Amino acid sequence: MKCKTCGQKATVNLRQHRLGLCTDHFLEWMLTQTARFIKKYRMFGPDEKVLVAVSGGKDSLSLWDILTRLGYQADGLYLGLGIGDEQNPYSAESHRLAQQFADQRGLKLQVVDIRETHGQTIPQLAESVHRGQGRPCSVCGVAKRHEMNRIARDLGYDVLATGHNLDDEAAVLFGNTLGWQADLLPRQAPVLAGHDGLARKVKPLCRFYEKDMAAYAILRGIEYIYEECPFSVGSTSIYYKELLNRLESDRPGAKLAFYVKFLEARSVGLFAAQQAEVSQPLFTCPTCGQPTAHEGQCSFCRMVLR
Ligand code: Q46
Ligand code: ZN
Ligand code: ZN
Repeated sequence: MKCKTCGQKATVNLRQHRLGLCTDHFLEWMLTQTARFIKKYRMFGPDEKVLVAVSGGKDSLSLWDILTRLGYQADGLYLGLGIGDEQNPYSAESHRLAQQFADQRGLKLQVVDIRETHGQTIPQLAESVHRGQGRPCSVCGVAKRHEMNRIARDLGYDVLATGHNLDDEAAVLFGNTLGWQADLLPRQAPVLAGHDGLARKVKPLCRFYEKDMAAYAILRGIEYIYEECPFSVGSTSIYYKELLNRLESDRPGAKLAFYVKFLEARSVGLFAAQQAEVSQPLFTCPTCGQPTAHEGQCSFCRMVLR
């Protein structure tokens, strides 16, 4: 296969677009496409301060790399979750790689350690909430959302960017569609507007396949953590990703079409009624001052108190 731009041998085959590109043109294509999506979905402008949530993985570090190459003012945020042990020091290693990425490029990384700030690691918090039953992912999700919003607000960032790729988004959409989760479907979008103390959230990589993000990170020489979080093993979202990849291998582009057609339906108001419910005004948590959907303490404060 040849590069569509220069005719040299292609190193990356983007089957979903029927497009082959050499290394240089692939890296350039990733930049122009990201810039296009930022503009198309009105994510942020050139003068806004972006906080990129980095986990040490390929997606978030590549996102940070792309945004700085595009000239945006982008700092990183690393949340120390306290996951792993001596055999698999997942959090320690992901922190090391995120810090190394920042140091090598002279970028600013904000670091928040959940245990130092709130007294317990995510597995410890989950233990007290679930009493040893199930994964800590729901607790982890609440904590991450809370802390990311807190830091973005306290440190004066305009927007919070996460490295969710198309495989992540398609798996969430697949799960929500299987269960016809009318309350969750309208919440999925490349941009969630900020309101009532909630930071604006954006996903600039939401139209790139996971395998293309891995290619970008490798071709850019980004050192990232290969291991997934140990708690993700056997998760439903990984199962959905595998199902969608089976569909994709028979019908290249099916995964992309599933997500993009959902966004189109959303933009013409298919979920307008549910969207109106979702954007109802929020309450303020009396403990942390952050927005919450219900009166009284937010889920994070209730969790920490427990
Ligand atoms: S980090 Fe947290 Fe994930 Fe690990 S504990 Fe679950 S939610 S799997 S993205
Ligand atoms: Zn080329
Ligand atoms: Zn609170």
